[in-house]
Amino acid sequence: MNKRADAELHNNPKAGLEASAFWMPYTANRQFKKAPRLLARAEGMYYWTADGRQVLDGQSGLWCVNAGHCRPKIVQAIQKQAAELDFAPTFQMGHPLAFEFAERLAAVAPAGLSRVFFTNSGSESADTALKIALAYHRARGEGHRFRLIGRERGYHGVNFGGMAVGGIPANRKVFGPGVAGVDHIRHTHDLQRNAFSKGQPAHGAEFADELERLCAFHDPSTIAAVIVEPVAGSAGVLVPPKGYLERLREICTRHGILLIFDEVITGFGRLGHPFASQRFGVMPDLFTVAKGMTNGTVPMGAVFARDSVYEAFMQGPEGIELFHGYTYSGHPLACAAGLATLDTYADEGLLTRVASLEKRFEEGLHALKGARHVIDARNCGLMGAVELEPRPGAAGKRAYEVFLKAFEAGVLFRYTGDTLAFSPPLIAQPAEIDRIFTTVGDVLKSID
Ligand code: PXG
Repeated sequence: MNKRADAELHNNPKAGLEASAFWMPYTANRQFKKAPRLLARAEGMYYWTADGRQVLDGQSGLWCVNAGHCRPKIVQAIQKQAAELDFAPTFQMGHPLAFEFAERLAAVAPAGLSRVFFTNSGSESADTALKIALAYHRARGEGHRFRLIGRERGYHGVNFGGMAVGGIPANRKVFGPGVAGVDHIRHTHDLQRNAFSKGQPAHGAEFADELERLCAFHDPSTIAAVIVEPVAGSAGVLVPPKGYLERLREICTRHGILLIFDEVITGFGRLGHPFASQRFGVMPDLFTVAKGMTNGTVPMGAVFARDSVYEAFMQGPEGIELFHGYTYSGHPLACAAGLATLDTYADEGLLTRVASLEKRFEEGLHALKGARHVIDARNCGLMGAVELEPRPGAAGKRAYEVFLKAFEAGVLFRYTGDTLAFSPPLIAQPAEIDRIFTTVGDVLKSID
């Protein structure tokens, strides 16, 4: 920002945005531009708004700033790298950092899932994983496996593949089915049986049997892969019922279908383990990451593949084994940021720290049971949600008002529909966790 614009914003942060050229993503542009909420600076657990207010970040940026904001090691690594090797192609060329970062990532991944394909976002990771699944079967002479199975309420980003396997009705309504050969199993949300579950709900392992039904319907030999978020994030923190992921795994294995976990949110410590698969003890064949991979500082994502999947590609004739990649796959700046992020996680034990915070988070969240409008609270690791009874004829309004008032009171979190979602940085102090939920409790008292 130039000095003049900066001064203008600080003097009058709400000036002049109504005609702004910035077409904002996933935002009600007209509403926002009339009353902007601008963040100007960040450090640790906090943002500072353009008009100088301190705000507790209860959503880790956008589920990505797991180690907190502006961590010195990461900042310095990015600055140094930008001056040393700004860009280097990874098509038919390489640079050492990309190899080093892949090794370091493999070292925290579950055993046997140690091949890393770099992308630049969670959306690209989803589409890359789906393409790897299709190409894997073809490489093994099973090109008849073309179907991709997702789940209702799943979110796998905005590109065509991820959108198609995703289960967000608004996407389907506006953009259509996306790609052919996609089907969905039902979501796992069951308020009637599981409301106010702490951790994994007791009921619903049988929802995985829908996959068996689709196998019978389509013929399992036509199905390439199933993709799910281990804990669904965007759709409002839907925690897998006990036994559910195990059952999905078992059905996939029995029918030769690849199981893909989308760990874009759950990856890098959010559930108290480096990855959700380690927490739940269920191993996928491929998994996607992004967000916390660079602590949100430089866009980057990746797909982790089982060694046996990678090896299947290496059996064919010499030449390009996987016809896929992005200009910025393994970008030097992102690799530098990612390496410094892994150092920061290791220095502070952040990939497992949630184990010691989770109880406090759970207690604070579930203390909202009985608060006005609250019909559910659910949590796993440092992911939590509070679902509100929608206001008749005005779905989403109530949560929006809670979000606005909490922001005015200095606490930021997400809302989706009438669900409030909480995912603070993994460096949170217990008192900061308490403050998120006491603020929500106070705000709820004043909301109709
Ligand atoms: N998969 C999952 C599970 C995600 O949560 C993506 C893929 C796509 O990542 P990119 O980097 O392409 O945005 C995501 C993104 C929210 C919210 O409010 C969640 C996401 C993005 C923006 C908002 O819950 N997740």
